[in-house]
Amino acid sequence: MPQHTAPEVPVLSEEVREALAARRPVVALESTIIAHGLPRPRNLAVGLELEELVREQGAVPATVAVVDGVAYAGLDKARLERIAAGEGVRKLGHRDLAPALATGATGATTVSATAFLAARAGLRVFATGGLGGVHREFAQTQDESADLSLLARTRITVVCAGVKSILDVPATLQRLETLGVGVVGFGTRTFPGFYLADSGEPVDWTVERPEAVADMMAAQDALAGPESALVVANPVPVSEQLDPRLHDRVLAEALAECRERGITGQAVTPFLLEFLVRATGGSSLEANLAAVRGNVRLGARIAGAWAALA
Ligand code: PSU
Ligand code: MN
Repeated sequence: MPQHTAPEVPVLSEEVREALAARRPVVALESTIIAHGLPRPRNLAVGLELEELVREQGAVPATVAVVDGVAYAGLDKARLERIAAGEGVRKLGHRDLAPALATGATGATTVSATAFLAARAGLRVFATGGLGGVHREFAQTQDESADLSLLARTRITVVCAGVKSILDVPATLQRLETLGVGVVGFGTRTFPGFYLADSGEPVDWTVERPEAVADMMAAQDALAGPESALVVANPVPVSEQLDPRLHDRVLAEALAECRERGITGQAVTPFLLEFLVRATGGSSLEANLAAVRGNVRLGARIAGAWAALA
């Protein structure tokens, strides 16, 4: 056994610790979107802005990341800057946490790693952009994000704008069904399409208010079934979505380029996202940011409703 005292996992910021103890609302935020999902230097400003949006709604932000082998929920500015700088910042899924902690690595956490660490810290609400999912070439590559199976065994509520259309959306919804992960549309009867308000795929459950989500969370606990997550699918406002025709055209180009260059594995998502930003002259980035902002605000309102129930 190592002789040093291991730090708690994750280490909580002072304000997160106090909020949890007082049962005040806290929202976990992921960091992969900052390190690998958005262009520098805008990403740092966005990371700070998202935390501010949580505060405006009366909740406390807990951005999750690993810095020098220590997992945090609640980053100070210096650590957020390390993550946003990108240099030597790895992308950490749930399975990468043990190697990262053991080797002193620095990395941004995906939905799977963030959900795991947040739930471990006692946080119940998590806001992100889009979930990982089943890739379009699944039959050849078996590439399905570990986000899905982790959410099947983690009791957390994840607010997202659906999954990016670079993925196979119907297959991702099917996997969520198979894995027993609840999906509820917020103000929508269809699953959002991340850049687009509507993916065209139906959802079985719709809620109109944050309180209704909190009621579902309470019912999950009362049922005491498998420790699965609840996915709250929150569409980007139609006024801020990417033009659907532009979306369809550049998506086809991005997928073709990815195939041609033989890009695979963890590199696929960042490559496609960057391609879309360039090919849309930045409008995919604006739609992306609008979606994330909406999710973070809604996450804070759900956390508030959840805290009010307790
Ligand atoms: N979707 C986005 N932006 C992102 C991601 C997903 O719109 O940055 C990130 C999330 O952190 C998600 C991860 O958990 O990509 C999934 O990666 P993979 O497919 O390698 O599991
Ligand atoms: Mn993958």
